[in-house]
Amino acid sequence: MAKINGEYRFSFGPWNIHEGEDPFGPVVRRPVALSRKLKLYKGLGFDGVQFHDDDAVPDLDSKSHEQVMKEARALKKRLDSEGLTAEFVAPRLWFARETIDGAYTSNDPKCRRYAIDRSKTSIDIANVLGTNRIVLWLAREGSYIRETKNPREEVLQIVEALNAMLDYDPNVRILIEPKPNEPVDSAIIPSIGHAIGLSYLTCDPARVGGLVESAHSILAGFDPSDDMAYALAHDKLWSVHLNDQSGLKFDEDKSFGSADLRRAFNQVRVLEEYSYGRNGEWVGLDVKAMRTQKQAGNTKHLANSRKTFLMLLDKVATLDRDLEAALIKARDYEELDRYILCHLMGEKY
Ligand code: XUL
Ligand code: MN
Repeated sequence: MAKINGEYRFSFGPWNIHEGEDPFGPVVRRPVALSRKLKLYKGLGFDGVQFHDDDAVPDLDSKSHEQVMKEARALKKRLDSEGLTAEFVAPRLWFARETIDGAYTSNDPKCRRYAIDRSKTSIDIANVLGTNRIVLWLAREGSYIRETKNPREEVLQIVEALNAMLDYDPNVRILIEPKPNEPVDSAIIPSIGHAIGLSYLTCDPARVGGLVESAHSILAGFDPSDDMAYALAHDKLWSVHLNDQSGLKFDEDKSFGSADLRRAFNQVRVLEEYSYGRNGEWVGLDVKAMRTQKQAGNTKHLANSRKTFLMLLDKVATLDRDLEAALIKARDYEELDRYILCHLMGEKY
């Protein structure tokens, strides 16, 4: 396998081994305990674990801070014994009753306070797990109907929350994971451009960056590789959630490259060409197995997505750059289109 920049490190979250429930039907696979999931990582080719705060410490709202820290320390021991690294902690700000109307942007000030307090707890958990990275998927920050929220106020409320987190811990790095809709109709930070713009409103823009998820970019009508490039141009691509998405539907979290191989190739290419990973960034996956998948094959989507990434890396390495440059120079983009397709299909050009 040809390599340009060397090795990549891969990560995923325990929620990516899941039981297959959807809004229309119950679970179809047996749950797998976190301790069992952690034992599977290395064999699948992964060294990094992404956590929601309550993946790390279940039911944390019902526990004292001391108890939460104790359980986080026990988890850190388990990670160490499996040779795994925590990539980030993401506060789950969309599940509790307090987040029904949004988290940082709820119309109830008590609920906004809950969201900020919970984010601080996530920072404490992250520190125990040995990472300074907090991912914010702003799931419910937006609206179902515009009149319920003041959109300018919402932006400033999120800035206030980010500032509270940045003040709380001078080492924390906040990665915003934008998504244009679902569960809300209209997210207030729908794209990586919005996320990066938001970073400059905070008290320390250098500590606020982004995580680009392929499916979320596609849902916003953008090309994920362009979104990644945009964040790279700002030195703010601090993580990715590679997956795939078939058009504008619900968030599908399909295996990487499974809907559009060429689009996946261009994501691998932009990461590779701009030395993604050089500063310790992980290649994260956010993929779900199809509901039809049986118990025994419940991790294939993870191993397959990683293999597809590595195979596409080979396609990046073996691309004929001189030919590409000559076709660009001649402005013969139809011919370039054909060459790229031949290259991806492994056909003689
Ligand atoms: C939601 C999503 C989340 C985040 C982590 O669509 O992608 O899994 O990645 O909270
Ligand atoms: Mn994601």
